[in-house]
Amino acid sequence: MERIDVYLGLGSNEGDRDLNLLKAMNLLDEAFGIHPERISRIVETPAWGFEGPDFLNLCVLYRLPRKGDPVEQATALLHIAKSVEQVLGRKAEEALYDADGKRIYHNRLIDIDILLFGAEIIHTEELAVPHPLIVQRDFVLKPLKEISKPNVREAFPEIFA
Ligand code: PH2
Ligand code: MG
Ligand code: MG
Repeated sequence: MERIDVYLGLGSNEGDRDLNLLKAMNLLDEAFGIHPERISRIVETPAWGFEGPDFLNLCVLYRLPRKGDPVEQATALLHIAKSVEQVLGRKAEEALYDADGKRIYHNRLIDIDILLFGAEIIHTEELAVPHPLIVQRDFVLKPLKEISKPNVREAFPEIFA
């Protein structure tokens, strides 16, 4: 069976942060029917882009069976990630922006982002993959580098330079 390496970034800065990450991984395992192939270490960093408690972040790699069109599969995955966020108690907020067009962030019990979907490049209204802010964010880049495989490092030299 053909598989695709999917890298997800998880973060939490509210409540029992370790437990939130663990619960999220358990729910993702359940949804996918497999465990991650790799899990990075946890990094603890200040809230980036807003005032709030420190975050715990980590990255996971799932080798998912490839199913049909990559854009459709990645979008379905996004919806799974969002439903896990909601099961864990995150409210569905709309994306807010300040007067300068800068994103306004909130504390979050759990955030699950699709960082890489194999070597696919996806731009839809809902989804941008590779995640456009990876290189600006050490709390994503460091754990992602830790678990990344040569094929994605070769596909995205601008990220893994
Ligand atoms: N996520 C954000 C905004 N700021 N800061 C840290 N340290 N970690 C995050 O995961 C994070 C953030 C929006 O998703
Ligand atoms: Mg995020
Ligand atoms: Mg998110």
